[in-house]
Amino acid sequence: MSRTPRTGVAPVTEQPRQADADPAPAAPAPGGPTPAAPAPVVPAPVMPAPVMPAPVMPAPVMPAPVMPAPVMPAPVVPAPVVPQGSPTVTPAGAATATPQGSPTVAPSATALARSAVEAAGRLLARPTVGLGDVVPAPVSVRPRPAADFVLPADAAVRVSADPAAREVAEHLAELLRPATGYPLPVADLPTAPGPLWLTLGAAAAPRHTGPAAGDEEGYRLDVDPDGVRITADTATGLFHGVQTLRQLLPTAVESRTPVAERWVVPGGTIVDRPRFPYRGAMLDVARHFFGVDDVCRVLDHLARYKLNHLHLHLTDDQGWRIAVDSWPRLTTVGGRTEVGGGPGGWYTAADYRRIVEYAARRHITVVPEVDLPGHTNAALVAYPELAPDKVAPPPYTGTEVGFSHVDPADERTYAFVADVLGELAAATPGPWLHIGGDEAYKVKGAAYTGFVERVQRIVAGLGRTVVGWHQITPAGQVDSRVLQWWGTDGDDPTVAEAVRRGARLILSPGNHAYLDMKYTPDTPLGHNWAGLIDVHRAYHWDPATHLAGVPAEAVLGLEAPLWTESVTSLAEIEFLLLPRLPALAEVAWSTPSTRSWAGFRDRLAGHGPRWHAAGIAFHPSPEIPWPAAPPVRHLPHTAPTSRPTHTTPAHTPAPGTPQPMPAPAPRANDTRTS
Ligand code: TNX
Repeated sequence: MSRTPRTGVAPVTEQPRQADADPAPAAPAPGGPTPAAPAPVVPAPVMPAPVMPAPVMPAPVMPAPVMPAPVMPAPVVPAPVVPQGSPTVTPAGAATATPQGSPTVAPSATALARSAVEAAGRLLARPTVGLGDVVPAPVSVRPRPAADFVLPADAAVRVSADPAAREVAEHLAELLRPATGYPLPVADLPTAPGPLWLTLGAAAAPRHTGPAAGDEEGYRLDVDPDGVRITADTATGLFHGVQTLRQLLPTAVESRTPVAERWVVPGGTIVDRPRFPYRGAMLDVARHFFGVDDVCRVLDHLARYKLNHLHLHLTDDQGWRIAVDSWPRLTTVGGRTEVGGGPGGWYTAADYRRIVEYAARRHITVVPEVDLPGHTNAALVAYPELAPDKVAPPPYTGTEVGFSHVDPADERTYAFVADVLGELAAATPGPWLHIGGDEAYKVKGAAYTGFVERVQRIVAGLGRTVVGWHQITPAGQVDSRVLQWWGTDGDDPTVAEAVRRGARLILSPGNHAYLDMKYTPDTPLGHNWAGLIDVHRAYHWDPATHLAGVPAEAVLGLEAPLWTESVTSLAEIEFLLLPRLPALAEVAWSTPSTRSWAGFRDRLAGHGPRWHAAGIAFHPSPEIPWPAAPPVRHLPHTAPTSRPTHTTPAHTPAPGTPQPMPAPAPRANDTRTS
């Protein structure tokens, strides 16, 4: 980890971290890959015209993307087949393309004609995605190749009469409208035919049994020629089903403008539910600040892969990012700095509300963190009365840790903590409050545990559940306390003992789940103190068995933290997130029996063109057999003229910002299969 010297603060000896001194790269798994040879550079990509104009990023350090001859078959449909004239609605509620003039023929002939048209349509419209090509891997997938469905132009979404389910239906329509150009009205069941049905509760869907009772996030998805039915016990289950449906549609569904495409969904049934209830990522908005739009875009990425928690690291030495009415200088003074001397920034109450609401609409819970008692230099700059010597330190824009702390011996500190956490709890609908607790190297022994115990009581008094980095373990247990473990060694007897006393765990092993670790030694961003984390390493671990002496029942799930000392833009966030986030999402969601490295690589490969079509940056890791993007045919006059970018303007992309183009897959080199 690079450490810039601090100015004006006495040097502090940092407790050694495991593997802190830029160790040798993490050993590859047995049977690991031969390092991929650099991709040969050809003069120009042979990819068809991309959906978006060329990326606006500076010349990448990465090898120029080289598109091999497309691996993915080009769609077999020569031209878009849009239903001609008015579609006929069958009694079963399916809309099918009908040859013009057919209404005059006798019923039996009509039926014959219709089935001939349907059969021809199915032949023409082969799905470009297999029913099993879903990330994270579903519990069960039963394809029925003869039962593919083609979304007609007059499709409507029908949904159970429930406000939360209705929101999911609107979300589905919003996902599909830009690329299809279809109106996709949303209406309550059972008023009108589908062919997209979202049904709450198994009883409402007699054809299906639905996911197991009590399985709050599960869903069932049935695709047959007359439509797509998603059933679930909860709106959250429906939402996850919608994310699956999105992945089953052709890549062009990611286009922000209408595309000529046959919107085929492969036939069959998926029954699905998550393995772990807590599936999260963390964004450090303190080392570098990221605006609301950037955070919302990260939330979109989480939702795509069925992650359900976003932990925001809101405060640190370099900046305080959340407005607190009762202590206003925290932001107006403490929010104006960041690593490297940039302008910083903070969320107003309205900004934070926007994030929380955007997350809630995606069935994601925000977990706010105020890091205490260490990592508090920005707070001390704003309020020197909180400092042990009552003297304001200079603002800090370096990347050292462990030097600052609030005064654990002063009652004023606890009034501060109660005010801050009280306001944060009031603004946060979720059950969790994260109190940090890491790397407070100067607050030792009873001073530290006494501080943490008081803060835990404050959180409990607010009716919330305490989450803390696992350094808080020595402090006394409070009911249902959650420890976030970020070690790099699967043997931690102190944490195992805390679990025996009732603590629950979120696992963020530094050497598997830390998204700020480099992929390879030459990754232009990130750290390597916990080793290198390529996609294989992110994928290869099991939260249920990772920590010795910790039973699976104590593990709530996993979280992938992205610390941002070296990260300055949305494109850089995405580069570190993708493709490791989907790998970690699969570790959290899928049962061990459904997941394998070989299967994951193949299923994930098709997501590169999707990210590309959506203008999302990613690391074109040579571990994944990316296909070339399929051609996208924009409807006349609808080709995009500008690329949507959500990058916070204050941040200039750093050199090395990736291009969102997949590299060719060195399939021959990667022999790992498990
Ligand atoms: C450790 S993990 C930290 C952070 C750093 C990170 C860099 C943890 C609880 N603390 O302060 O940003 O390493 O990888």
